[in-house]
Amino acid sequence: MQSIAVKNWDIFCRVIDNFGDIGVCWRLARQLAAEHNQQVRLWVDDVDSLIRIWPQAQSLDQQLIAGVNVCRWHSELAQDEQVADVVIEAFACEIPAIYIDKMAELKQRGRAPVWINLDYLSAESWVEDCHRMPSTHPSTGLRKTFFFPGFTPRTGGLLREQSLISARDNFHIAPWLNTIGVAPQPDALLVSLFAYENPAIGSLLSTWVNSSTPVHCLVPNGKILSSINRATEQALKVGDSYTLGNLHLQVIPFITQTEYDQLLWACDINFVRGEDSFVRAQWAGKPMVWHIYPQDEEAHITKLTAFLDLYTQSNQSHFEASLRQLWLVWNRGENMAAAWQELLTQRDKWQRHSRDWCNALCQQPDLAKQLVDFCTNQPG
Ligand code: TRH
Repeated sequence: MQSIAVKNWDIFCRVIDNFGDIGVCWRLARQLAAEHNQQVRLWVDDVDSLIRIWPQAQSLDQQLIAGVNVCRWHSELAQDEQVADVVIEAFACEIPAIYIDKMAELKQRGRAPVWINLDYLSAESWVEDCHRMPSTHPSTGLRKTFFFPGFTPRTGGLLREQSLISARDNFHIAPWLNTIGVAPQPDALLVSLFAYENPAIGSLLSTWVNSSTPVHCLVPNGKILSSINRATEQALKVGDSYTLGNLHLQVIPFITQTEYDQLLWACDINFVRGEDSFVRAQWAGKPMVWHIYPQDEEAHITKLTAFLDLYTQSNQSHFEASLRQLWLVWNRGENMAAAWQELLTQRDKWQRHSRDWCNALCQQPDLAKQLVDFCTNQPG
């Protein structure tokens, strides 16, 4: 197979809602630039969402940040925009027709770019069959390849920076917590809580109020806060705390993507959601509870179960059954009390399991490397 020099990448990102789309694209763009020396342009339609996770970014049409050329993706691209060697269409966002025409022109000249649709993360088994599957664009004949991130060797893997695990292992928790104004009691269970609105929060907070161990819960400003306020009849906002019984809840600002990793490393248990925070919690090697992005017709429960099947493998042990139960109850918005208490009595196993899972995942090549390898080996 003939090799091409992969130098320029265009990543197209349309923000549907929340921070997952930009979160994943921004992480990938940075890693391609920093670790693989690639020249990356990130086209994003909603620059403000990037600013939320990376405040160094500004509301500009074009800027260079962290080695990435970030461009605002207006509804139309300029006529004279050059096509990159590799074009990533993130989450089937549909790249502009004018850009596809230019890709087709290059194809005519025998220089078609590598066109990849980078899909959402799923643990469902069909992903292995569809990963790297080519399709032909109907009007131009251009080839587009579906690239699926995933948890098994027959998928594209997960985003993981080369130095991530060593940074985690050399991280000093207490001083860092201090910098964000958090000083937990020494015996408290430190929990981070990032989730969508969820009626289950009332039962979870009550369980923590009555817990035998103090629970210090850190809530980055976001959707779950409205559920918390409803359940507690408060109007908590960033900077506020709420203490009742053995629960101390603290609302912290939405922090940068880098700091959010550190928060996950610092906490004993992390509630995460969507896609990117879910993956980052796995790299933290700490117990986690996933709030999956809700979809129509309970499609998300199928995805959740697919992940649990991989994550708990046999589903034989009491611990595995307890973990499944807690995650299902949280995602169904049901009463959390019994499931939480059951799993917490097995906290050591939960911790061991989380670390073992992380170590096993680290054996796989990461997504950025797999993309680079794939693109380098494509015929021109
Ligand atoms: O924001 P999300 O709910 O994104 C979702 C999912 O990706 C979902 O699959 C997708 O379909 C939908 O968006 C459109 O959750 P996610 O994926 O965890 O993204 C959150 C990002 O925000 C992640 O990159 C971490 C970052 N983050 C911060 O930078 N600072 C913070 O304080 C917090 C809490 C998160």
